[in-house]
Amino acid sequence: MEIKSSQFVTSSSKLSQCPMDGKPEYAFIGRSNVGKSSLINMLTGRKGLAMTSSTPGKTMLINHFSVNEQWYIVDLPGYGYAKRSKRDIEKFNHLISSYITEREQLTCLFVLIDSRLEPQKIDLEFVHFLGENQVPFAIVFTKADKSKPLQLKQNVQKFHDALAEEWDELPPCFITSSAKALGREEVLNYINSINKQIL
Ligand SMILES: Nc1nc2c(ncn2[C@@H]2O[C@H](COP(=O)(O)OP(=O)(O)OP(=O)(O)O)[C@@H](O)[C@H]2O)c(=O)[nH]1
Ligand SMILES: [Mg+2]
Repeated sequence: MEIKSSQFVTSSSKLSQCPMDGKPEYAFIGRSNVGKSSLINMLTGRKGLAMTSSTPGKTMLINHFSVNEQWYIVDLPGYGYAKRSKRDIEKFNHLISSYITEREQLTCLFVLIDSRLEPQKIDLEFVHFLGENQVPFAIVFTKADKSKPLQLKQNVQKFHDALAEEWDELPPCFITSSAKALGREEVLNYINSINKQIL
């Protein structure tokens, strides 16, 4: 799919502030610092579109980016950032979970997983939560340029194995690197294939 245009639209601290035009939304979530905002910049081909940072906890609001004036990319705050205050963690968890469970326009949630790590409890619990709430999702392994080929293969396999314990059918999985633009076509083609059915 060709990205003809992409632009920042709005940042929302609650669901009621999100755009009301009903266009389909593809949202990106995962632990803080996993590379959500970088992936969005890689997909759109615009380096400074979503703000990135080497310090976790950069994205704190729901950010909508309009693509080809037809659909939205949504950058969400990361989960599992321990250095936040308890009150902030509760606030973010509420914001994220209300978006995920109540937002009708949410078409697919991309769950980002750091390809350098073995399956993490917090990610598996999050995927379990998606299952309980029947949220359509796909898995995106990030930072593939930073992991050794064998390590990458093993971590992906272990994550598949962990998912297979709970799921009969595996969700779509993508291996990406924002630094090397790896996986760009695959993710965009997947989004396009869904858009073709609904737009
Ligand atoms: N080498 C490499 N570094 C990456 C990649 N993706 C992200 N990074 C780096 O990882 C750090 C975090 O990236 P972000 O995109 O800001 O992560 P995030 O998930 O949006 O983080 P929060 O908004 O804080 O939750 C930055 O220093 C990025 O440059 C990648 O594919 N390869
Ligand atoms: Mg971010």
